Formats: sequence, C-alpha cells, structure tokens
Amino acid sequence: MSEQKTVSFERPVLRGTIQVPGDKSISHRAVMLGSIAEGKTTISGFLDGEDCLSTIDMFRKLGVTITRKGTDVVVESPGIANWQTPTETLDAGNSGTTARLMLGILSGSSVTSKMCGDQYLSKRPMKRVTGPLGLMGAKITSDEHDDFLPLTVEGTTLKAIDYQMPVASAQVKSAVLLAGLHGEGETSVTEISVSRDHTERMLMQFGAQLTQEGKTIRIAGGQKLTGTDVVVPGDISSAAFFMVAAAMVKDSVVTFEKVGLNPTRTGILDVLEAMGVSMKQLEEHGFSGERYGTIQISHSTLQATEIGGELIPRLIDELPVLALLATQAEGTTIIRDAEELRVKETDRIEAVATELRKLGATIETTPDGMIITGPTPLSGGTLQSYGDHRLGMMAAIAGLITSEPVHIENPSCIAISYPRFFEDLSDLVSEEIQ
Ligand code: SPQ
Repeated sequence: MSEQKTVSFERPVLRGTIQVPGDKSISHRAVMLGSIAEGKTTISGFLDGEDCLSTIDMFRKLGVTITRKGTDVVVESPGIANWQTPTETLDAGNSGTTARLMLGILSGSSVTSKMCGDQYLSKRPMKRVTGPLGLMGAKITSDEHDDFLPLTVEGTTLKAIDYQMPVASAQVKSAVLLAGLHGEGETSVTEISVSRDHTERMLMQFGAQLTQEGKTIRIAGGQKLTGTDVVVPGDISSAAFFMVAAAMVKDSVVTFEKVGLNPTRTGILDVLEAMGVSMKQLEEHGFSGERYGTIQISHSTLQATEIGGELIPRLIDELPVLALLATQAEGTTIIRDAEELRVKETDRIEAVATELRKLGATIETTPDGMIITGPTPLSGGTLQSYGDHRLGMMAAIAGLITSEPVHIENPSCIAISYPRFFEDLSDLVSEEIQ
C-alpha cells in the first residue's frame, strides 16, 4: 500500500521566520567542483536532500573522500586525474542535475563508468547533453536507448566546441562547460535565454577563468581547480512554497532569512510583485559570488499575470506552485514558453493541471504552458505526487486553502529537495486566534 500524508487545518495563518534548507543546485556543484579540484573543500549549508546525497555517493565511488555532518561537508579529493574506476554503477537516483552534469565531467576524466537513475530519471532525455558531448569527442554508449540512462562513459581527451544551445537549460550549459574545462582549446556555449549561472560563478570561485559576452560563455580547457570554502544560501525554489502560502493565506506574514537571491533564480519575486503581493526586501549580502538576503512576504489580494519568455528559466521549478497561486488571483493567468516542464521528474504541465482540477481549479493546458482562471475556492481531495517533489509540496500548500483536507499520495519524494518540509510547515502555521 502506498503511503499518504494529510494536510488539514481549521483556519491556518502563517507567521514567523524561516531559513529554508540549502540551495540544491549550488550544493550539487560544490561537491562536483570540490571533487574535480585537488585538495580540500569545505561546504556549509549543504542540502542534505536525496538528490545531493546521490551526488556525494557517486564521488565516493570514484575515490573521493567526503565526510558529512548534517549540513557541513568536507571534500578531500586526489583531483580528477587520480579518480578510481568505480567497481559499481554510479546511481544518480532521481537527480537530473547529477546525471547531466556528471556526463560532462566523466567524459573528460580518465575513468570508465556506468550511470543509472531511478524509474523517473530513466525516462528523462539525455541526448540534449550527450549530443554536444559527442561533438567534443566524448565516448558515451548505451545498452538500450541512447537518449536515456543507463549510459556508459569512457573518459577520453575532449576537443573544444562552440555550442549554440537549442533549449534554455542550465544542465546542458553546465555539462558542456565542465567538459570544456578538460578539453583541448576554448569551448563556448551560447544560450537562448539566460539560465541559472551557479556553475559559472562557482568555477570562478575554484580559480577557473571564464569570460561572458552577452549570452555566450567561454572557458579554456586545461585549467586546474583549487579546493575552497563554499557557503550555500537557502534555496529560493524551496522558499517558493511558503512564499506562495504566505501570499494566499489570510493574515499571513513570513520572513525568509538567508535565501538565495541570484538574479538568474529570482523570477518568482518578479511574478509575486506583478500579482500584487506585498513583499519587503530587508537586507542583502553576497558570498562566494552568490547573493542572499532576507525577504518578507505578506498575504495580499492577487491579480492574474502573464509568465513567459526570458522569465521562464528564472523560475522554471516554481511554476507548479505559481499555478496554484494563480487559482486564487483575479483574472486569467497565462503561462507560456514553458515546454521544458514536460520533461521534468514528470510532465509538470499535465500533472499540475490534473491535480488542481481535482480540487475544482479552472485550468487549461497548452503545449507550452497553462491558462488558469481565478479566483476559485478549492475543495479537498486526494492528490498524486507522481514521485515528483515539487508536485508533492504544491499539493501540501494547496491544503492550506482548501475547504476540506488534502491527502497526498507518496509524499516521501519531498525529501529529494526538502527533507524537513512538513516540520517547517507546521512550525509556520498557527490556527487563527478568534
Ligand atoms: O535535478 P533535477 O531533477 O533536474 O531538478 C529540477 C527540480 O525541480 O529540482 C528539475 F526537475 O531542477 C533543475 C532545473 O529545472 C535543476 C537545474 C540545475 O541545478 O542546473 C536546472 C534546471 O533544469 P534545466 O533542465 O532547465 O537545466
């Protein structure tokens, strides 16, 4: 029998201050670059979610010593040139970031390894990465279908390419740049829309030189990385769930401390503002090339908006919960140019629409997005997570505004990016004082 979690509150109000767990994208990259570098790297604020633990596990199999005490991680590596050939298959679990970035890294290493993923990751396209890596001379083969895991990578000498990306994807950009780091010559990647730039920022923090001109990033091959200290800010994609909750639930005020404010990730703040959400930025700091700060979000009257174009890569993972928010806004919200949602852990366009309709929402799907008309009072129901952490958390947040309880099927996937999600939810929610 599958497990279930119920979200049910009489008259919830969200109040208080929260520090959400470390950024998933930055945590992966800190372990990856720390393992490529020779020597010691320390990471604080690491996300101990299942995806990032898959990345740690892979590098241990490659002979890197990684110790972790909660959110503090120490990586001690002999450097990429001295990795061991793993005796076991490298398992990326549910993590697309692990799989795609590792394909780029392993291609230019000196080891041969086989990589697999879970049932969801095994259906996600890999050709977007193996295509450009093949142009660099990477030796990646498959037993069955070359667009999907499992894949075998035989490390080899790579040559530089100039790559024009057909999709806006930080994973594709990062895989090519990380392969380029070990290629012969200068590799360039040109994006169609700017995607999260954590790889570029962190490569520079580890001592590599990159140049950027417009949407083109260049990296010279043969550069050596040096271990360093990385501080991981809170993940704005995790904070997004409570930001939306605070905006929707009457009388709520929530303060988010040390949350990542990298401009390539703050599209959600632009959308909240456009929808009329009352928001205060209380302070801002920078560390390791990443910005973070304190943001306060309060309950507001919501207006519909349009979300598309260059904004999409800046909030791609927040679209499921923004669709929920749109059900409470006055008017018709249009999400377009988001076809990438169809190749995430699940088809997030169909899954979001199917689940929110069960609660009574008015949502139409389009090939590249959703059209949502509100405001609509939502009823309760049983929602599927599809094994997708973002769907599971969206369902839980919906439960704060439904007239009846929301039951979430298979909620354990939430631990992929936010292991203490339900504890943080109950800490923030208090029943209304009459
Ligand atoms: O790692 P994974 O499984 O691909 O995770 C997701 C998520 O919702 O957490 C997407 F399913 O985030 C991606 C994001 O969508 C993480 C990421 C990164 O760290 O580089 C980039 C985005 O993917 P993409 O395909 O646009 O590059």
